[in-house]
Amino acid sequence: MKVVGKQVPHDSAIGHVTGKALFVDDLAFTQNELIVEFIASPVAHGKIKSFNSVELAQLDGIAGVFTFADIPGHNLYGPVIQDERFLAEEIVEYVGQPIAVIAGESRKAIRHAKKKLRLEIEKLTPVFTIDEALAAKQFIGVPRVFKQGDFEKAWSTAEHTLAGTFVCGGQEQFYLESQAAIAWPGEHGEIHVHSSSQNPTEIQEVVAEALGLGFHEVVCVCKRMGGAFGGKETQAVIPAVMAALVATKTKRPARIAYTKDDDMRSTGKRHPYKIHYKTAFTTEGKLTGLNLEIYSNGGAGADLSTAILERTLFHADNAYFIPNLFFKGTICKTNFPPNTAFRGFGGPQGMANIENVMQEIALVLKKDALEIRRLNCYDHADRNLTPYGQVVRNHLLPEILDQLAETSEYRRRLQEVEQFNRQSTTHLRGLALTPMKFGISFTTKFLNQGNALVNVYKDGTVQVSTGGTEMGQGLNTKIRQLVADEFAISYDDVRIMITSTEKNNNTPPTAASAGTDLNGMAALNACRKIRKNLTEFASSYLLPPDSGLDPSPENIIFENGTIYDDRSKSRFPENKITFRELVKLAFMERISLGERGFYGTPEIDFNRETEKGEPFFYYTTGASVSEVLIDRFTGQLKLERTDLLMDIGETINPGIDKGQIIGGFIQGVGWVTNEDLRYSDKGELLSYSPTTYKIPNIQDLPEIFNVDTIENPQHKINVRRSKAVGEPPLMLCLSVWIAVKHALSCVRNDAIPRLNLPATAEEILRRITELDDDSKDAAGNSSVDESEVSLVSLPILSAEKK
Ligand code: MTE
Ligand code: QUE
Ligand code: MOS
Repeated sequence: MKVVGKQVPHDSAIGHVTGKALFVDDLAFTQNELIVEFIASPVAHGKIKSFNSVELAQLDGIAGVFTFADIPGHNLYGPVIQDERFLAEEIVEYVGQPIAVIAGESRKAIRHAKKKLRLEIEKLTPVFTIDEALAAKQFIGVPRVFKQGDFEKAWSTAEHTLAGTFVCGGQEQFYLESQAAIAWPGEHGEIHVHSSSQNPTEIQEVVAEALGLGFHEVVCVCKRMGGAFGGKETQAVIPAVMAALVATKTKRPARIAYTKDDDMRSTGKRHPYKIHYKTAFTTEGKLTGLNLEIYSNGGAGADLSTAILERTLFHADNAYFIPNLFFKGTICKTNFPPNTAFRGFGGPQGMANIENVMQEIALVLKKDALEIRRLNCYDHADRNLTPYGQVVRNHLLPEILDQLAETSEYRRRLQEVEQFNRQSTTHLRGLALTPMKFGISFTTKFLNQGNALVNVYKDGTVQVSTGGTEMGQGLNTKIRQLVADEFAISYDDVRIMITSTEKNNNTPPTAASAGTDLNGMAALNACRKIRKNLTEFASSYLLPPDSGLDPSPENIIFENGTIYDDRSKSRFPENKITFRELVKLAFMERISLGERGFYGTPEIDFNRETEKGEPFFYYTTGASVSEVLIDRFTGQLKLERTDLLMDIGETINPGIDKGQIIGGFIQGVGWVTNEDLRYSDKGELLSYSPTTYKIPNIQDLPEIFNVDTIENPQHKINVRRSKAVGEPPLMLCLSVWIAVKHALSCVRNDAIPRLNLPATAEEILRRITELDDDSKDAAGNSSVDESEVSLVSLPILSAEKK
């Protein structure tokens, strides 16, 4: 009967493919329901001069046009720093920024009204790139500095040094269900919101603040999301507030569902970064010092940028011990939608940078890059201290590297790849093996908590409610498995109910990969309370009067849907009771069959004054090795083979975890290869739909794809000794990007190829051309302007260059 560890199908799998699983905009329209859309800023930076909102509001089929002046409570919000407005006041700061909400009887009426829109905006100078923000001194928050040892000394006494700049682009979350919300007005000014949000509690609080209500007057529910990937952690609040505002003003239900294009244009993405690095190392290849000057492009508002930059700093080491370091991170304020959470949460950028550094060290020393990575990899007894003072314990990083090198035949294939590159005039191959270490826990301590409500009904069936939200990752399936096993009942007898702030209060977002860790433990804690109630009752009930034994709750066993006293089992084999019978009897004896559980992650702590502490409960780790084939004439990239190996502890559901590993990896491959956000010089997103923004599809899977996990008996903590798996596999994609860098290094052996991220065909071709061009210096430093890849246009490749 045990289900933990079994490959139970995702509990919405059939619903997802048949369409029976409902998303916000699938809910049937209720009587009088209004459609809500918004009017967005057409300019990146400007001053609103005039807007014919009164005229629009009077048009046929329009129920209202609302601006910031109509917001009864606060128009100011932000998860960390309150610097964003729901509706623009005088100034607009990005293309797509909501200026007004328009509510109508139909989409047609709204479309008609939008044609009559007269919006006069005086243009102000926008700032788009990190360099422009630096020149204009536009920042968000204050710089953060991590220090250890003495970098300056390591640098001045180094056997070798290397300096350069790493540039990476952003990434669109590309969830299939766009941002959406429905608001129903209730009695006494109360409001009920159905939101596609990773954070129903935040929706509850922010809607209350915007409408001037108490938190107790707002309920937010979320059945499921059609994907979120971080994009619905904070940014679901704008549509929720829009629908709630209309519902409050008109006393009618109101629904908003963004179109894909509007969603892509007006919401934030993964942060583009620019990192200047200086590194010191020995002739053997050991890193002795690393200096990083990190800049992220935050967009026009703080959103989660400070927490994301912090996670970049926490992951700038990836899997490597760095004795002397100085990292400084700064967030640049620009005129784009505020950038936000995306799977990895700043980790991928920091890790891509150090993998780039590792590859370059190998090139300088003319050694195999895996040798350099292995040499610097965190060890067990020593060389295991992170830049922030946490010791990496109970990990298998060196073992994972060694095992994967072996099973993937890395060394033999490396020889073959390099041989191929010496011979082929049409193609290049590249091979790289990169490790991954991802810290599990929110680095903001108070977020590491969860609560759960477990109700056992008289027929022995169970409903579970937590603050966790289902976005496709399988959280509900895993919690259902955990609860079924805790009561030793059948999986079918447990149901996970809709997430609602009415049942679970003050919950954190389902994020940081900690959904199962926090909500699974909270649910188990609730189950354990009920079990305790039932056990006490059973201990007196199960003993026959003539047994001569004293009631002993410690001897009560829950097994295969039955409960028995393990002392009397042998003597009275029939003396057991089914869970259903026990529950019924306990009810008659007025025993509580519903409990709330709470869980807070133990031990973790971090001091932002000293920038030292133990922010993570544990690490999820792994490694990947990828081989790529590049067409030298078009720059086209093909992923020929990838092998993944991860330590995810004891899996709760191997099928779901494998899905997360493959999905996360492929999503990362999109970031490092094809996903290229292009903007006009006015800051308008040009790649705002699937026709111009290329996410990976089934043909982009590696031709040979091996996915495996490694056993880690040293991992003894966390719910059922599992490990979080949601975000970590995304960063396994770095082997693909580094494999491209490896391929480029075979074009000319004396040069260190530069490579921005994503390595699109265009970027690859530009780098091959650059390397082929002998006018460049030996270090590969070209005269090509290192403008940020995600912005404006890349220099056009000239055919007559050669
Ligand atoms: N998997 C699917 N199918 N859809 C998603 O939106 N989001 C990812 C990951 N896996 C996501 C997903 C992100 S960003 C996080 S933080 C985790 O799931 C959140 O869920 P968990 O904590 O329950 O793993
Ligand atoms: C990882 C995360 C998050 C994080 C820190 C991480 C995250 C998140 C926040 C956060 C921080 C401060 C707040 C807040 C949220 O921090 O998702 O509301 O005030 O939302 O290491 O994924
Ligand atoms: Mo995930 S980026 O923490 O929602």
